[in-house]
Amino acid sequence: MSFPEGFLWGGAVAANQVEGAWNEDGKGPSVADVASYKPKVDVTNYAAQWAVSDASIADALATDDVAAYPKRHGIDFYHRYKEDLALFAELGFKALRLSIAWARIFPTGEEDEPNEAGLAFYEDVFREMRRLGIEPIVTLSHYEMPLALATKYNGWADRACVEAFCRFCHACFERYRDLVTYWITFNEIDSVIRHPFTTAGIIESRVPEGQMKQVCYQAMHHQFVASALVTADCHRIIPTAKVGCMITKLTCYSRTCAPEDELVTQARNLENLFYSDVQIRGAYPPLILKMFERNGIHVEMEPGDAEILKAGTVDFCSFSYYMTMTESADPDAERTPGNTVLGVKNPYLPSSDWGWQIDPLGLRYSLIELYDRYQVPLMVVENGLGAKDVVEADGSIHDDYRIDYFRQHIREMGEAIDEGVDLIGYTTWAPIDLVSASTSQMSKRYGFIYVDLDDDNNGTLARSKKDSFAWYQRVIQTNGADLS
Ligand code: BGP
Repeated sequence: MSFPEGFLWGGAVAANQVEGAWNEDGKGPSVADVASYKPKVDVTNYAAQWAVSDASIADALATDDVAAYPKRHGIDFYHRYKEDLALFAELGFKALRLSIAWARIFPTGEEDEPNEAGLAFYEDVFREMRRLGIEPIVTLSHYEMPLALATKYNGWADRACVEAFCRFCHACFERYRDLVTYWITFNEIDSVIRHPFTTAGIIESRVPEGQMKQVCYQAMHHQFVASALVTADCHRIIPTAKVGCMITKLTCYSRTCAPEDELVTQARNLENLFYSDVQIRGAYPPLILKMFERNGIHVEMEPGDAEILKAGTVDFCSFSYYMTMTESADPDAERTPGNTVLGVKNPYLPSSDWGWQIDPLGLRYSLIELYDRYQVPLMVVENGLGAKDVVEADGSIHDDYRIDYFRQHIREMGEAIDEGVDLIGYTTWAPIDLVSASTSQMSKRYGFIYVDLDDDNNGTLARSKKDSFAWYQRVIQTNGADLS
């Protein structure tokens, strides 16, 4: 189990889940700022879990309340980033994945000039990271697009977002050309189908009955085109840049070896991989185009789009990995929740407190599958365990369960590397407790660092180290050799 020299050990966060300061220094409201606290996940209808309406948006914009909209306060990273970066440096981070909140740079998405205060904030953050020897891995779109693009255009359903996104990314490449080498275009670009508003600003109440899939795949095409255009732009402005795509790796096993189960499993895996296919190979897989046709989905592609996709392929493939699931042809098979998906329960795997099935070997399986398919460098940019941590009377937090989770997953990454996978980095989700994407909970804790803040926005925001802090520090110090 040998991690290469220069392996990018680190952690990952997202602006809308850590920064807070939702309306400071010229930032416009983002789609995350109207996401309300929803601790109970409706696993039978994720779209409803994440959906908003024009009415709920109006309600949200009518108040500055932050407790009801936890992504507005995050963990106040916006003001505390120096302290947090110092803790990441103490962990020994080689890299930190973070996102730029689009609405800090272009508050409505369509200003002629970027918001200087927004550009300056991230310049300060990246300079501090460089000073600490931490490589930025920057996600350009991580569930935080300007709300104005959603309300004006119904988000990425409208091709106008392509131009707006290109303008945003161009401003970032120009400003941070000497600070940032690693870029990721869209976080979990495949998730537009599962939560259209969060990923693409699509307001369900505006979509005609039965047209949601059609609108989502059209929005997805616009994001593919935008991803390709900004990848090419990035390479022009920053010749040494490495640009990656990012998918939710939803590895699915067949519930049994019955061919019927294998067939539905194959279809589910191909539907997940097609998003990285388009961004790495530069074209839609023919079977997916046929799937569109058979389902009456007509994705409007403009002349030149095929050439744009071909010219804007990415340099590496990154993905989030939390769990695996199974699939079955049996409509009555027992299902269990995962990361915004509902899979058939795997009787051989344990589940997290939120029902996500824990599968370290599945990470090795996924790495081998992706590397064999693409032969480009891979990066695991999200992997972690959301859990209810307990603070002991003396302030300590014994998160052995989290150490076990990471120990097993890191071990399997080492095995994959020994089998020949070109894995260049691993950023855990998340090094510090933050606001959960799906539920807006603080109580679903991921960090090596505890943040004193609860689901009602009560707390001192003080940071403290869990047992896993020293453990991960040693893993990094020994380049993955000491997992004890
Ligand atoms: C991924 C998102 C991350 C993170 C993670 C954990 O889909 O890219 O933003 O939130 O999920 O999910 P959750 O926060 O819902 O527990």
